Amino acid sequence: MIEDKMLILLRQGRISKWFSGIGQEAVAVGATLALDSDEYIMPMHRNLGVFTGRKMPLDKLFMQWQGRKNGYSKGRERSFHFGSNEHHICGMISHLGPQLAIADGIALAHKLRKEDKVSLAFSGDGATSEGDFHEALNVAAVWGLPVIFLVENNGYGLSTPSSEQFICKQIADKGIGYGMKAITIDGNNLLEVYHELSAARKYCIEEQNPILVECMTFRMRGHEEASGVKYVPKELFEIWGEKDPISNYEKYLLESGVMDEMLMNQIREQHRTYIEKSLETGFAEPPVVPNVQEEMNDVYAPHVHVQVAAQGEKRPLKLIQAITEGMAESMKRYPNLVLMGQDIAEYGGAFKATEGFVEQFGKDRVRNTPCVKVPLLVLPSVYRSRDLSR
Ligand SMILES: Cc1ncc(C[n+]2csc(CCOP(=O)(O)OP(=O)(O)O)c2C)c(N)n1
Repeated sequence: MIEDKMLILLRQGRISKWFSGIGQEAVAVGATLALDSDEYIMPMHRNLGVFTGRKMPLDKLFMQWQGRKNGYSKGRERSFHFGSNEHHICGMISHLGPQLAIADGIALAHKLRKEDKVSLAFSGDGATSEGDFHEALNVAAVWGLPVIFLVENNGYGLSTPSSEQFICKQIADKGIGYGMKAITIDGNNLLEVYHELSAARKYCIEEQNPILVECMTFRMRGHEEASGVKYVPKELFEIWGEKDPISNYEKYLLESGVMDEMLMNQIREQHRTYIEKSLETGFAEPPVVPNVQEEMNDVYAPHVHVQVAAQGEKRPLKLIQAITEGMAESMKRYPNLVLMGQDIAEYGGAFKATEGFVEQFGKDRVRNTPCVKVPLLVLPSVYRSRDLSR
């Protein structure tokens, strides 16, 4: 219903852009419901169901899309490029996969803290051709990280059909190539998505391994509204229209007697009122008045600089030794600090900067990475450290 409303607002010129998830709703909704509410999700444009599934208040959501101050990122981004730590949703970076390495980092934090938790990253079929996707999957497989990589295979990467995107039979084959469990499911069947994702979550936690879940689905609208769907053969809309996730689920609820028409209409009416009211509140919010100091405060952590004079005896050191000692000091001071890099473990690093670190701090905290280019492995515990400014 939010989707329908947004299309109307777009036509009325009251919003300027919309990425529709019509046709793919079951994926986001089923996957979100399968996770614990404190497990991190990295959603994408077509995953409105993650936000509603985590019960984000709609007025704040609408303020976000209007670029208002009381939105989730204080008017900085519109659209879906935002997150909410409170709801354990990590803001989308780009459509093509950079969130996947962050999902690895969060899963690593869970693993090291021995928590029974997973992280879940969404991507489209287009993203599965990107380097970020392959590096993130490989690291997760090698390190045994409890991550769910959920690919929404809607047959097109923007306008590029799957036949020009990859040559393997299914995207799940790519997961198998990295040595991880990979399954293909019907992404338009809400109950199947929910049950398969619940099982996938259990698998990741029990086996301490990642999984790739390929959800077969179809995008009934363009990549975003302005881009249209001219490149899609018309008959595909008919075929997939028959498999519409919402009308089929409604049909199931009615036929199985879980609901009757009256109750369904009642629920629809409640939602309509809630959406309209929240939109009113969202639109009533005045535009942001920029304030440089506030912007700076939101970028940099509060910091009081304390000059520490050199103490004790001075001794001559090579620069690399100073780096080694500095890192060792930090490793002792912050037990949640983890070093990652190529050849930094037993080998001690290409410049021997981490020599002896594995013996001193253990392999969990001094980690050889496979040859990755993506430097985006963030441990939330480190990230959130109050001491970060030091
Ligand atoms: C790093 C990066 N490269 C390229 C783009 C441009 N771009 C945006 S979406 C897209 C294709 C997306 O395909 P898919 O993930 O399958 O999503 P779909 O729109 O088909 O649902 C491209 C090439 C981008 N946003 N970011």
